[in-house]
Amino acid sequence: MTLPRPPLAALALALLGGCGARPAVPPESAAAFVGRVSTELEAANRENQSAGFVSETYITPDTQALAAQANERYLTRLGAAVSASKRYAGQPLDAATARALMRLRLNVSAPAPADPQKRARLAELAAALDAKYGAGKYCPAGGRPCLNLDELSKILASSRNYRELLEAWKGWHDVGASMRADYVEFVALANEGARELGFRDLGVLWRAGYDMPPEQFDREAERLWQQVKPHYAALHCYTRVQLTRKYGPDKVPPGQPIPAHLLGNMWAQSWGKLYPDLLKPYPQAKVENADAQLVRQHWDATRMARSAESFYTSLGFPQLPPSFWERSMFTRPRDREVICHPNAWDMGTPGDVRVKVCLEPNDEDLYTIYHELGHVYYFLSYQAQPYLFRDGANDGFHEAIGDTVNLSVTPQYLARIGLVSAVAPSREALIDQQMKMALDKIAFLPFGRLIDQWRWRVFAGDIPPERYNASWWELRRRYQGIAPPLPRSEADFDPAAKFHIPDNTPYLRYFLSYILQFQFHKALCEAAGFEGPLYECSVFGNPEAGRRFRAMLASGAAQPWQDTLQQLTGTRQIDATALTQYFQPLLEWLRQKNQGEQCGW
Ligand code: X8Z
Ligand code: ZN
Repeated sequence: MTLPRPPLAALALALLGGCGARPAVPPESAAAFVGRVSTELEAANRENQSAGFVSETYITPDTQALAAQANERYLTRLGAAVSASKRYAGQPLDAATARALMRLRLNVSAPAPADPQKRARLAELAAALDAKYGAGKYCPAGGRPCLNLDELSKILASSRNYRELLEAWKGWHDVGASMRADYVEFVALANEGARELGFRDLGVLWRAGYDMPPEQFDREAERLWQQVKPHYAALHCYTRVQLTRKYGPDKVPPGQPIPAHLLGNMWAQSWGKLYPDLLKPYPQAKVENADAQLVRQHWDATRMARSAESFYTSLGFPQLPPSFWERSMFTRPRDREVICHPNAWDMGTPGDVRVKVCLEPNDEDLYTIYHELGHVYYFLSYQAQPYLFRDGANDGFHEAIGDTVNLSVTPQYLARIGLVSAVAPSREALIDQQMKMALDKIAFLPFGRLIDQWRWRVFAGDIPPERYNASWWELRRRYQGIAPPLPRSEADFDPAAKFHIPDNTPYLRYFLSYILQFQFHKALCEAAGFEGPLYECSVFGNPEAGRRFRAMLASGAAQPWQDTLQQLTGTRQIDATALTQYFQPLLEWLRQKNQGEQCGW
């Protein structure tokens, strides 16, 4: 598709239209319109990204105000573009132009109402919610120092003291309460914006980005959940047995949901921190993680990021530009408030890509930087696409790129880069390794599914503010089999203790990614000619896998994601069969191990 820009004078006349004596000006073609608004939006987006990056890496009232203003300007342009685009409704259009117009309406996660006051308020609320999350702290009584999320998360990960865990969990969750009123107002305004764009509510807009009707997409998500639910139930059963052993049946009763603060993670979304001392199936077998060597060899953040880069370059991706190294934030600064939640930024100027992370030398953060570079390489790969197609095939693809690479970060690969010692293969080592993976990949699935179950219903008005917290815990109980460790009420607002709620980032993307990444991994391993079991495959350095992967990334959002998926994997459906195959040895082990236990909740 070409995106020609009409001369401005011609455009002004076209807009005047009507019956005067002026010579008739041909109306702007749809393709020309797409070209013009793309250029305008691109400029507004650049400004928005700059203001956003500064405000998230330096939280002050000033940067918050500047971010709100830039966002407001972007939302204004987008609103104007979408309403102008309505004149092309029902007209015959070429496929690329029709797709660009469809995507125009989806180019936002919180659209604003046209009313300038409401728009300004929405932008202000969005910035305030972000800042409150980023600067959130728990200040214990008795003059002990306040703790931020990283510090509280470390307690959740390493302490095995029930009361200490409870204090850290409650300390952080109480930060959510201060965001409740803002969030209620934010939802009302963003919904109004979504309705003005022609959607029933914001949740419907979010679900419109999947190249199928939103209802069909709902059914797809449910089908996928049903595919993986038994795997989660098996892992939950094993984990609870171990936790009951550790904390006693009065604290962790069999047959009941697990208290949410005992799983090693603030949101109980991944459980890997329990692996070494509580969940490793064969305590004697030697499966190390990279923690010890990262510290011993003094890996700093740059070295971790360079290591990730070298994986991508081994697949034929280019080296990252110097500006990436100069402008990214790699560690938590000591002298200012920032949002440490990791993310990657496409600043909108060719080559200007960045990450914002707070790396520490540990295994988890090594995976994080490999994940974030997946986003960065996607940005760089689709840069040649027209503005409205510079995006993932769908948002699950964007999340799955770095994780696909991480599936190739096998123990053998880690040994090769000197971060673990080579392990002699054994049944025990395999089950241990699979358990470690499952505590991230399988434990996450219900969490990935439920966040937007909650939000879609909030946006639809089915969950009113006076039931925000109660319905949150109903879903957490139903999907994850966990329960709050303390009585919670509507004075609390626990959803806001999770970054993506105040930041308003859609979440089903991660659920999709956790399934898709196994499909991608399998396809790349096949392309590489690998013939062993999936869990042994690493495509590090394989040119053919690299070629296929790069081709997928380069197509961005220019075609329906089903086409992109088919090109890589030969199928048009997201499907958990590859995940199930990958974990076959562990699933069989769990089946036997759980026999005779009281599973479920
Ligand atoms: O937010 C993230 C990434 C940034 S896109 C670090 N993730 C989700 C989370 O932390 O909740 C990755 C896994 C799920
Ligand atoms: Zn991500």
